[in-house]
Amino acid sequence: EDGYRMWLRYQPTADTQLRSQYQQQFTNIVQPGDSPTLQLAARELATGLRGITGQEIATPDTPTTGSVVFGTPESSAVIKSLELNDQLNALGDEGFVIARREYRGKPITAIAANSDVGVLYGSFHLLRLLQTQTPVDQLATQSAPAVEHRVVNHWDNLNRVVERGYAGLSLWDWGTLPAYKDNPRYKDYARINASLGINGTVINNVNADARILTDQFLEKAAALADVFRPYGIKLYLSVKFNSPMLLDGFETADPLDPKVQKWWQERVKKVYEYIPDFGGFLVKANSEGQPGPQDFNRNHADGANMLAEALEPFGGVVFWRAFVYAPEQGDRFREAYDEFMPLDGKFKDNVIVQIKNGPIDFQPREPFSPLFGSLEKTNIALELQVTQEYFGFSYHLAYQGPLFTEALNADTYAKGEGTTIGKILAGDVFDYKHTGMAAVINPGNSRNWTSHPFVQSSWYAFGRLAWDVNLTSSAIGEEWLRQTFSNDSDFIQPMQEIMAISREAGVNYRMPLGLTHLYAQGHHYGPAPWHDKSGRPDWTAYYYHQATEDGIGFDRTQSGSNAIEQYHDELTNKFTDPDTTPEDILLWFHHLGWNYQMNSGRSLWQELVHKYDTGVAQVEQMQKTWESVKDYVDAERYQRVKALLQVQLRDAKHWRDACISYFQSVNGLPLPKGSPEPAHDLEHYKRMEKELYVPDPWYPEPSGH
Ligand code: BDP
Repeated sequence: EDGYRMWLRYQPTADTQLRSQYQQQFTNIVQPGDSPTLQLAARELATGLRGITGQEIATPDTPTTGSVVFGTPESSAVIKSLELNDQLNALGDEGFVIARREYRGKPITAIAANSDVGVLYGSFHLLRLLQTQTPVDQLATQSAPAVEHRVVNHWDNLNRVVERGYAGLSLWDWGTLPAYKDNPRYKDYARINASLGINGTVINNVNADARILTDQFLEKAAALADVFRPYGIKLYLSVKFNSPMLLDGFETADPLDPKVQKWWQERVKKVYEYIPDFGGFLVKANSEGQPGPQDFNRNHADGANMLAEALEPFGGVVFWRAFVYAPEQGDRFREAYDEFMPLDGKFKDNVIVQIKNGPIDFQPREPFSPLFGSLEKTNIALELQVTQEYFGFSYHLAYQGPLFTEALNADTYAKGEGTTIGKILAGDVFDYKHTGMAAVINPGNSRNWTSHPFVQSSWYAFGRLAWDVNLTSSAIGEEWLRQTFSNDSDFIQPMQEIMAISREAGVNYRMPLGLTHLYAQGHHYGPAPWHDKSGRPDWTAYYYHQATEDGIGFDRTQSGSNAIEQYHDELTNKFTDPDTTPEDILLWFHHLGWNYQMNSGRSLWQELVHKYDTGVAQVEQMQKTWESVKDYVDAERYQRVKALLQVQLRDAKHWRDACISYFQSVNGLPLPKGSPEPAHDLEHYKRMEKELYVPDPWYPEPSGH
């Protein structure tokens, strides 16, 4: 077992009683039409049911006892005869119904949808229910996606190095495309995504290479799009804003220049000749050195609208990122809001502004970006990060489900209490034309796709949440564990605890209580809270923690940058006062004395040390738990995770000791009683910033701090 199959393992049902029920209820499949998508559904069901029941699966033409009948009312007369129309009408293009029925006196299972891809999603869902040992009488269900665009983002360069990837080279083997599009990895990649209902993929880095729009690469991208199409996955490209200059020697890329507009219109037309159902563009503009409309004295809406106009005739969309900041700005937190809010209502209907969950950058914990709940007249997408750029790369276990649900459940108060980001994305709050959820994922040519086996769980969580924003991280974690490892409750129960604490542990041993961005420059792996010099102040750790002898934290209240004014009043009021600010984001908003009294009765300094100690203890706990479930896990994955937890414990201690030594050097305070002294002096940790081996996984130059 090497992890290649992810959660699509289709193991024989371990509960023998249930297995014999499944064996009776799932004996064969009745395939309706033979569209490419229905063929895929048939193949998946046949493979899945064979694995789960341990018996051969027949393929009769008409239903018999134990048939799985699937299709749309158009493609399958049997489905049509079941009269599921009322249910189907409410489910849109992509939703599905799973029904248990008698057909001519024989019990069957029906998977019905309005489209072939809906049928495929329903097929994967049935297999998910069976893989997680759902009793037969609980299989009937119906479901439709909450969010329209459910998109994964790859940060893959054309030279196959993946920015912040940590799982080998890019999956896209450009050198062998388009000839070798049958590479099984491409299909399996599409299956993995389709099993979650993901319906789009941006295949290249937001720090885009203009060459992606040349015929040479479009031909290759088209081959990938051909593979993804029957899985319901649209292909998108990240483009460089000044492509007309780079590719065709234009002197300007001014979005209001008719020649530039024409260039894009012609290029887009070309793209659609290669890829008739092309999804659209993702753009990082005027951010971290990337070109953008501001280079030509235009704004984000001018830039996005120009591209949107070119895509519109073909039904394409523009994901325009709100991840912008510049060193001149006093507080990086404020920037995206300050730049985008004045443009609310100015973007075309096929533009979607893609916003990271937090105002800064995928930190272990951030308050939500105030653009959520504020951009009322602009389509939005939430951008999350599965790849563990800030969570120990592919070496640390850090299930991101809790972070994702924390973002989705955050209350913006845009329309009073309960206006959560999840509801906004589900389109229940504002009159948006489109919404989306995107995740930066890390798969590479590592055999198990993500390198650390548990990074798979965050990919899984992202997909499930984009489909249903109301799922809980623990329910998703449980589903994932059952399918990926074992249904045994002696395994599930302790492992659920690991899943639940792993993200919080990562916060605790790195930057608790609302500290943020204490990373070493560039690689984002180890700590360097002492960092106070760089070409840009916002690329130092000091900028973020502001620790001095008298206190620590970034004042974002009225007496500081006043970033809190960007939230709706309820939150502005709450964050004005340290006593009403949640402690886990306290230092995001307040600069407080080291002796500030925390809820626990400890001083801020004592609490900080306590959190660091807790983080280390949590990793020790994770290690113990993992060792206790050895018998339920195959040897290969067991050994790998065990070894990685050793690395994680080493790093957690390193983070703790480095940060505590540094902050102690600033405040001169003794450690609280019982808290172990750092193993080395501060100079040691400073040296380690350069010496602790971490691979430098990207090339060319990193684009950010
Ligand atoms: C930062 C990464 C950088 C990305 C940037 C982005 O460090 O590599 O290019 O985000 O999202 O987190 O554009």
